[in-house]
Amino acid sequence: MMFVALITFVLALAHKASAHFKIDYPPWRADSFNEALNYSQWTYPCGGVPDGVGNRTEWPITDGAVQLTLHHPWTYLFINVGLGSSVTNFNMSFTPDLMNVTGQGNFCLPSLSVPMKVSDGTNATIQVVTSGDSGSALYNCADIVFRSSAKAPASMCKNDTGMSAVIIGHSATTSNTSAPAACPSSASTHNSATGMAVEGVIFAAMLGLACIFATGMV
Ligand SMILES: [Cu+2]
Repeated sequence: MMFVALITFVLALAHKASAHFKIDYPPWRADSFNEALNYSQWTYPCGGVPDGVGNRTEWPITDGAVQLTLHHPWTYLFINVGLGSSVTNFNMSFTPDLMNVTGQGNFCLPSLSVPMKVSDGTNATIQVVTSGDSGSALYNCADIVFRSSAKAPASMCKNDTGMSAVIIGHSATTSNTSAPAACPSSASTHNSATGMAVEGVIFAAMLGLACIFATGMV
């Protein structure tokens, strides 16, 4: 029973509103941690943040960067995009393969390209979705205008040590950082497992459980 209580406690911690995630670049529509405005990252499609409250950032048509701060030990990550000034249908994906990101902190995907031809000056909204062991999802949006000349600020796009991303079903790690670690803030007792090639969704699920377990043991 002690064990079950501990796991439950850790899961509750992992889902505190102060955890969740943030879009650093392009700047998110608004700070969705602001509960005074009834924002909630649990709310589809943009965390309860309505259209028009944020700025629109010039963002490249090819090789655009998305910089996030992730607060959970691991997450499935989806980055979608919809065209228009008031997007309700995020019908294109920058991440068509299921991606499992492990680690907490700065995470950047440096070169995302919209999967269709868009002309300079097209308005769009990027939707970032994360989902974890609970099966429910968190949402944030960033409004952009596609510009072929746009460039991300030089300091943008950084990955903290220990961040890693794995496409489920492929064995390659897509992050540009050092060796993957299952749970960087916790003891390294389980890290031996993460050096191996990851193949398939079952191992990914195990990785998540191992991380939660290790956090609880610290
Ligand atoms: Cu959370």
